[in-house]
Amino acid sequence: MDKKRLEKYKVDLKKQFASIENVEQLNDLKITYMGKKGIIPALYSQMRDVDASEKKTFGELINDLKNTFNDGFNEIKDLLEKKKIESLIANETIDVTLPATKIKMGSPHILEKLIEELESLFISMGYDVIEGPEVESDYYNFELLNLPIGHPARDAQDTFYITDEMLMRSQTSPVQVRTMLANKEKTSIRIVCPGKTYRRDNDDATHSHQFTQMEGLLIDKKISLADLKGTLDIIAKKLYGNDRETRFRPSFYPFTEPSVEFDISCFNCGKTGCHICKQTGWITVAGAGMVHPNVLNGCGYDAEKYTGFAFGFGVERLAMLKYGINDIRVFYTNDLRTLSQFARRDGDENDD
Ligand code: 2NM
Repeated sequence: MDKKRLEKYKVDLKKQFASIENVEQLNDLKITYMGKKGIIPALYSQMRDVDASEKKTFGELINDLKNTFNDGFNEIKDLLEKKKIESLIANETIDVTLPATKIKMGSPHILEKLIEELESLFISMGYDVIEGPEVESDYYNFELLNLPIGHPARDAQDTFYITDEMLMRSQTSPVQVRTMLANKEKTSIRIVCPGKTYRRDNDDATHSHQFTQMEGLLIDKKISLADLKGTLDIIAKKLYGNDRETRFRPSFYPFTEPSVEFDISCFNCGKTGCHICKQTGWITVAGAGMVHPNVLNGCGYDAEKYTGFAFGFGVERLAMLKYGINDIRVFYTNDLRTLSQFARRDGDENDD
């Protein structure tokens, strides 16, 4: 053992500490100095051969080397940990000035929006919105609507039958039938029934085997055709402009008597004649009438005491007129280039 050698160890150790760059190097250094076969344990075992008079001096020098190592080790370990955290923080920094990832926003389908617009109008006039099943029984869809067995509208050529009894509803009126039957107290009714309906048609620009209806029903005492006219008049003006004129033309439906077609003056030409109104100046937007006594009685209302009106809108037709769409199929082919145009027109978020 010699004093110079021990002091050189200390100098070397400090140099090696100075060159440490990471935890791995630091751990390697620990093995070199403090491991089982490391420098410091070896020095301690060499103490056996040291002369008793020098044991104190050398013992202190080795202890000093060991303390130097431990102090250095702890200091560098802390430093490396601090550096690691600092680099993590630096790498996780978010650059808030970067442009954001564009999120594609969906928008309600044009038919859905029109349904909601109509619902709001009717709700503001005291109506409830009622929905019902799309798979119906022959009884609710035809029988109770005054379309007895043998009626041409019941033909399998016009209706999607599932069994002899069950079918895809051809109109939303069965929902109104259900509402009348469910009203056990036979009090007044004010409802609109929107929803999908089905008819066996060959699809083309103006026909779709699945389409959307919004039917309305009002039952109370002393309800007249004038109430129907006033109601539809308000709806027409809200949908197509305050300067719309309206008129009834006689028509026929099995479930209403009398029955009418409801026309509005052409919003495009103001009645002078154009391609939209087919030179007539008028556009038909709904079918309607006074609920047939057979329907009222069949649904448990006394037709002597109660009267009511009913009407039906074709929602696709309303949308085609409102937005100048000339092919009903655009509602069902779901081409986003088409659908998103209407979303934007009404001020919705839609970038694509
Ligand atoms: C229409 C036209 C005329 C109608 C009738 C009924 C009911 F259930 F009360 F009898 N609901 N809807 C009706 C009347 C529907 O659609 C063009």
